[in-house]
Amino acid sequence: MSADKPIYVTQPFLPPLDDFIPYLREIWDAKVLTNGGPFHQRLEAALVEHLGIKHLSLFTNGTLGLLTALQTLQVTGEVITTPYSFAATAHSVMWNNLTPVFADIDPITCNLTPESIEQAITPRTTAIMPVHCYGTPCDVDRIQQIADTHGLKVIYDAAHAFGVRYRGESLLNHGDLSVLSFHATKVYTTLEGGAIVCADAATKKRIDHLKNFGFANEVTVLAAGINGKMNEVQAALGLLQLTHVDRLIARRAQIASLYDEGLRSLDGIRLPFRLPDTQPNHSYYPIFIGSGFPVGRDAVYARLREQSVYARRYFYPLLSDMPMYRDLPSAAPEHLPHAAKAAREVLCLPIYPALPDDDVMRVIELIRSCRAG
Ligand code: T4K
Repeated sequence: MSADKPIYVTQPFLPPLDDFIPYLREIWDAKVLTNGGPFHQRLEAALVEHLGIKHLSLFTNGTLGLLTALQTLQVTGEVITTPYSFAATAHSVMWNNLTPVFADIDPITCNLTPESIEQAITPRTTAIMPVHCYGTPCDVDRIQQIADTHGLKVIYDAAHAFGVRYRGESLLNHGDLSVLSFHATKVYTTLEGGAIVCADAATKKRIDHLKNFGFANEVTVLAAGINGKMNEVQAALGLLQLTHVDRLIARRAQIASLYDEGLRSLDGIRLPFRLPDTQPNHSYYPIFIGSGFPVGRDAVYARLREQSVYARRYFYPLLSDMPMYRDLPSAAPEHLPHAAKAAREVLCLPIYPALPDDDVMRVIELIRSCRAG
């Protein structure tokens, strides 16, 4: 452990290179590089099995997954979503020429509240796009009830929720569609990548057409689709990564326990929320630094940076404060008080499988030392 060695908020796990060479050799020999080749097919099947879901369609990244999910369900008008997320959530709505309508979050779970969703419904609303923020399950039952009552589609942005199980089954089985991200910063990565999860074969077929420019066969184009296909090298890496992911999540759980232990006694700091009946993936370790702590969040953030610890303020700024959204009526700060508070107080601490215990202790000590001013 050295004070100069940078500690980032995350670092991807990569398997030993030698383990990947046979996969590469197979691709080099077959010369099938993309367009739904054998590794693509194998990974889709393996993920369906591993995650306990019905159907999955691989994508180039999570953002194209979100864009295509909205196209798949032919969403129009307004989409109710959260301001407390990564830019891709609202941007995917915008790129479909739809209007994002921001609703407030629960101060503890950081997920959209059913009440705020209901209040945001207008005659133009056709869909809800909640985020399972940090992998914490949304209130899926009440959101489904609202959707059923008002005839709305539900697309979960499940970018943080790989492998999360809720009440004994995959969280991804809720809503019309769920969208995963396999970006380098995620629990499970294919470098860049993502997927749409759906419940029936007909919907998967439509998604598969849409991610391949709309082609159904050589001469039939069914829709103005896009190129969202994952290539064979990434799909092969995904297969190999899958053999490690349970162990990686278990190591994340150990790190989370160390943080819990070291930070629990600090007044003014709230630790990550854990929903009962949930098997989490520990994709993030967000703490919330409130007014009861002697210094503010940004002071802690700066102090850590001085010591080369690069914690991150996910999610600050709010989407509703970004220039392309802030003039929307739903972006008014007084409409989103809980999201604003979370964005002011949150700090995501480093968590990734290769992070040594010593470094976790160093981060804890640095935060504790902030109390001295
Ligand atoms: N919806 C939600 C709710 C999301 O959070 C995201 C993505 C999406 C949708 C979209 O999914 P994708 O289209 O990305 O599949 C990162 C990621 O780029 C982004 O995927 C992620 N959310 C977001 C929360 O975080 P940045 O700008 O903070 O990443 P960056 O480059 O600063 O990386 C953070 C740290 O990770 C670095 O300081 C070091 C480490 N790192 C990063 C990369 C890229 C590595 O060690 N190796 C690497 O290759 O956005």
